[in-house]
Amino acid sequence: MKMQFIKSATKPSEYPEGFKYEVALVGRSNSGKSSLINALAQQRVAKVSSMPGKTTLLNFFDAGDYYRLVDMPGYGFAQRSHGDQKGWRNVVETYLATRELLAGLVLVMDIRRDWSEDERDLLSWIAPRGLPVALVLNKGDKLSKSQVTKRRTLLKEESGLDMIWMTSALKRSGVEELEESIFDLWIKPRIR
Ligand SMILES: Nc1nc2c(ncn2[C@@H]2O[C@H](COP(=O)(O)OP(=O)(O)OP(=O)(O)O)[C@@H](O)[C@H]2O)c(=O)[nH]1
Ligand SMILES: [Mg+2]
Repeated sequence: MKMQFIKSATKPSEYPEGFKYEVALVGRSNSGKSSLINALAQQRVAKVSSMPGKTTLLNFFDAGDYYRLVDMPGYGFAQRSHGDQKGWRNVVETYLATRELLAGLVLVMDIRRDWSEDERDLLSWIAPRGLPVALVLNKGDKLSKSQVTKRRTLLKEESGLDMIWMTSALKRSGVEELEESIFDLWIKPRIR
């Protein structure tokens, strides 16, 4: 798919202009948000690192002609200094709370990690906006098929979310399906 980096931003005056819906990738640091963007783009358009905390700004990408993907800095990165934590919250929360073009959230988790207070807090914090949320269980390549199925069932129950996709950014599996679903469910109904 055609995916192009547009710009980085921290505050609303820096967000891209023009009317295009946006889908935000949120989730714990190191879960593979930026890697999923690269897997979709089939090239390295987003910065990836084995050290959590790589993405520090909001990064906007054109996902084809109709919408944008927003790669967000991850949470749960304990090494961040206290001042950085506050800055991070402000950047992410301002975007999530105020961006009118936001059409949905993709919550990315490492499939091996358990649902935690951080995910729960994020969902309850964003709930008033009434946006759709999809859960992406990434790094499926790290587990056997049967383990993947087990984790999916468990995390579906724990999260209470209906939309769940399984991916491996590394193997590029499930990423086309993810993109198609986002487009069909969240974007297509809004364009005419
Ligand atoms: N095995 C495996 N590794 C992955 C996968 N996706 C990402 N990784 C690795 O996980 C690490 C973190 O990936 P990133 O894409 O930088 O994670 P992120 O969620 O963007 O992290 P932050 O920017 O800190 O929020 C990197 O070492 C990736 O190579 C996957 O599907 N399988
Ligand atoms: Mg990142």
